[in-house]
Amino acid sequence: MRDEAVRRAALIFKLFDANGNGVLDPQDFGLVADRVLVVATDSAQEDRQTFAGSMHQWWDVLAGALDADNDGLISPQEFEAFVLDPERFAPTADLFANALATLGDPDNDGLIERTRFLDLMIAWGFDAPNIHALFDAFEPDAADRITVTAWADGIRDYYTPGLAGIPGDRLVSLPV
Ligand SMILES: [Ca+2]
Ligand SMILES: [Ca+2]
Repeated sequence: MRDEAVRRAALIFKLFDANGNGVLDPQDFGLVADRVLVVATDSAQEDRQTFAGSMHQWWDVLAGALDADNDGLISPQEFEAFVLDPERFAPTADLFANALATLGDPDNDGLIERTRFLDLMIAWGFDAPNIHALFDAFEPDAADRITVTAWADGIRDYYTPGLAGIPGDRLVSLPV
């Protein structure tokens, strides 16, 4: 397993644990969805619902796959298996990637401004220097915009354990 993928997974766990109780539980996924949707109030209602639905699906799929002791919670130890079975999570990661990236583009021109990207990623709990480094890795145009497609692909890659040296690694290491 790639070190980078293990570090990305550890960060996923930390950010998904929105209520900070040290385990993943259903409440976490509603909290994250609410936090993100607060900065995307101008997105289409359908897009907001799709994103909220993708967060519900994350919980359902993760709980179904990883809650080994069946206590309704995912412990850090249980979550370690996340990186072992990427095919199982790929459809959910795909839905989620498209849904989140779409929230970056409320005017539907296929482009995401840096300020919007920053707002959404701060809502997730990432640190600003990492967010800027990630945005730069997506090679913004002269008007400092990236494409929805680039971000969606970047999110899919982030959740693909076999990959390393991807833009998403900017989120788990300090920018140089
Ligand atoms: Ca939690
Ligand atoms: Ca459990």
